[in-house]
Amino acid sequence: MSKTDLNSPYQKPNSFQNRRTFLQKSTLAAMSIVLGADIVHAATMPRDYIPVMLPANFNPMKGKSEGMIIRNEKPWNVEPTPHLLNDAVTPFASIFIRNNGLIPEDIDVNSWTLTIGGESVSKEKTYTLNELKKKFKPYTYQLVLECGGNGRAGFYPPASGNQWEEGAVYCSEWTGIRLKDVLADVGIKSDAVYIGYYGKDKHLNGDPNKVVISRGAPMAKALEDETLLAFQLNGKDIPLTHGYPLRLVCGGWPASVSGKWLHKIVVRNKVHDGEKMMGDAYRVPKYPVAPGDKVPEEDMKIIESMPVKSLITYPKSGAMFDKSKKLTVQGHAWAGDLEVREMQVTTDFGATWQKCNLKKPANRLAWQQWSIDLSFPQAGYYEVWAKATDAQGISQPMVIPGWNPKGYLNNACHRIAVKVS
Ligand SMILES: Nc1nc2c(c(=O)[nH]1)N[C@H]1C(S)=C(S)[C@@H](COP(=O)(O)O)O[C@H]1N2
Ligand SMILES: [Mo]
Repeated sequence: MSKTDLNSPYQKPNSFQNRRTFLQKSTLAAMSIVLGADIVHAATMPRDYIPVMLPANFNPMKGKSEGMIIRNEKPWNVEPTPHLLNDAVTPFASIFIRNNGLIPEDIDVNSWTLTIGGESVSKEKTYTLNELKKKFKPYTYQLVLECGGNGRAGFYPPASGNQWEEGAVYCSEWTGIRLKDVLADVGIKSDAVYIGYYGKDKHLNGDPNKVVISRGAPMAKALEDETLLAFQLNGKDIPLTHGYPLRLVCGGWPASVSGKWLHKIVVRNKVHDGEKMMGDAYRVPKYPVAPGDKVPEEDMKIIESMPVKSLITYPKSGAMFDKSKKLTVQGHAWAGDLEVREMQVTTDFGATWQKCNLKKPANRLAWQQWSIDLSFPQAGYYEVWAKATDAQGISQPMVIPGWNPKGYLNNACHRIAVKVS
């Protein structure tokens, strides 16, 4: 059984005690009102059961593309196949969903506040959403958010966790205010080294006091112009699934730094030690290890800027083409905090490489569009492999890179199949 399974409430002992604590009296009372009758056998009703007569829960798949792959429903983890990511600005329909807990469905935007606290603020301060919007200047950026575990499915021995293939990445347009402007308004002490976030999602085990995830970034990243407290995605309110009504957005770093349903930021005088900052969570070995090795905790380091990577988003893998026509292959490339400087493809497994057209990013930390016209003089089966190179000259490997215990940072070349007739 994988770790993910152990975390599922379905695997927890289903004692009467548990059920009673989960199905609080108030919940039962509320259900009874909607149903118009008491639930006679409430005590033996399964923990997570929703009576058929109750209106359906919020459904995060509503409005998502047909081809989205559901990796897990509790919590919701969903990814698109690469060809669904063809747009320069990823639409809501194709954005992957990564949740560690339960989506907070009972959000009251009118009473929503953001508190800035922690040992390295002069004095804790709380703002309403309206105050934030009125007081600080808004900015809009296209920002790449990629899950640290994107590509995990490629590692062997397999790492536990969602078996993401290529789709746990997107670049949408975020609008919000700069975290640095808000921190300046609050007043930060000189010993500040890190920020941490808290969101309103709920722990899978139903315990309201348990934090689902609370990660963060060093002050230098927190104070970048592009680090936003965002309230809009692609020009509209952030969809609930992606963090409504407020989200910390930190492009170029593992998307786990971008806290959804944000209600508190702490400024710390040490590296933030919140949930999923410690142990092997979002950490990789400080040195190369053999596949399957156990790595002592003190030899693990926190993932910061994500490595150079690219996607082929057109055509769809396996597509058929006529050899008399040129095939325009296209996609995106990104490199964490850096820009991508070159994009190449090969159709002969790396024997020869062809240089692609590569656009500049819309802004810092946005992904870059690339394209190339390929001709295939001879009918048959081909693979197109894509390789990006970052501003420091570092390229994507053609093989799966350094194995690590949690299966992070697989930035191997993406490849598609093309059949020419
Ligand atoms: N509050 C909260 N924020 C969160 C998470 C979460 O579980 N809870 N998951 C993080 C992780 S691991 C990822 S990869 C991204 C996913 O963002 P998305 O659902 O918009 O794709 O959100 C991050 N922010
Ligand atoms: Mo993630």
